[in-house]
Amino acid sequence: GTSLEPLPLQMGDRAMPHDPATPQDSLAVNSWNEWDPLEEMIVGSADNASFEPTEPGSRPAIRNRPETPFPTGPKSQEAVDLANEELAGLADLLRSQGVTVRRPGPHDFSAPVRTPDFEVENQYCAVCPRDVMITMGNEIIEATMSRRARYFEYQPYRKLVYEYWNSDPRVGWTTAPKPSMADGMYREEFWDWPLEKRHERMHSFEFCVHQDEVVFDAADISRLGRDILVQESMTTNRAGVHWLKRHLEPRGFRVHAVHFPLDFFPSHIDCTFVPVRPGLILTNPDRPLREGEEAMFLRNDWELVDVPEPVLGNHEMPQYCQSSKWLSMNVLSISPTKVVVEEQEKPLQDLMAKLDFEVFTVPFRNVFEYGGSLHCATWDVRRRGTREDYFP
Ligand code: ABU
Repeated sequence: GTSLEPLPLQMGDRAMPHDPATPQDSLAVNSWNEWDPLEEMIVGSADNASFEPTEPGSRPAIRNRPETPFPTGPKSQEAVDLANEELAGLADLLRSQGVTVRRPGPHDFSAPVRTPDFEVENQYCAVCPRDVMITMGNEIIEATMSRRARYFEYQPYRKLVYEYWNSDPRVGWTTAPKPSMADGMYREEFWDWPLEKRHERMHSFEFCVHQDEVVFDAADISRLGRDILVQESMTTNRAGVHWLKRHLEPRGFRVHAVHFPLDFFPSHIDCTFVPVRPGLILTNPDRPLREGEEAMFLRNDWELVDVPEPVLGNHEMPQYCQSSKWLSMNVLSISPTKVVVEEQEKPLQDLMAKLDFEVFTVPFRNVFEYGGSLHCATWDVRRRGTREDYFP
């Protein structure tokens, strides 16, 4: 038989008793909301990025030329360099504000993936860590992901996760259950529904993923201290919300499913409903919250402020970008008084200044092609603060 010898102790294995005198915000991993003063952040990278492939959970199309086949394989070096330059600019700005910036490790996104349940010709990129990784207080959670090309997207962050986990025994690390991503997990006809059917279906929140397996992207989650919002979307199903509830509520969180019924292709909450400080949420005028779901905010005197129309219309977005014009509101909070807004979004910059923020700007249009802007392209590992109850 096998004998189970005790393994030599690694740094992360030490059963160090939790010292109640140690303030929580001195932990290696500590982030409870979207706005506390930022101390450590991962900024994405476009290295080795590929075009997202066509698959049951995604039908990429060239903007304004949907009949032309979408490119496959690696992105051009020029597209990678342009995005990397802007990502480096964001990293420099954050460093100038005293933030420690880390970057993902190398990964070959041109490699195909084959599992017992599916095959896909290539992977995508590490531009948007927000989609995959989330810090819930002192715990790192790796999302299940919803698309085949993103199945292994946690890998560029694993070295960092091990580092955090090894450096502090109080750091938690959970990988959510991987769904099969087999054909049966998807409702492929979703992509061909005519507009009337979408209207009919818009209140049942059924999208391209069925409800049998746990599916969520981390970017459908928004953190407000004890209260966690999760958007039901094309990338997060009800089983995903349920898993988050069962995982987080015993740990003292309250999980609320939220819905934006006028968004026919919802994916990721951070271009729709964006908290920027206690008491203030930026809202998307095209995507109101489902009636009734605003009650917890209004009851607690939170302000919901519509952002102005983006500078670029949907038809003017970069041709390979699969996201909406509302990438404009994908802002990044450095603290409750400091916010980063894309350089060309002057109307939003003016609004944020009027709301008493110090506004920082960086150019980020070349990152849009990869499906995200400033919030998407980052993952906050440490913000100074603790878990507050903003909705008592
Ligand atoms: N990845 C964020 C995209 C959200 C949107 O297109 O509105």
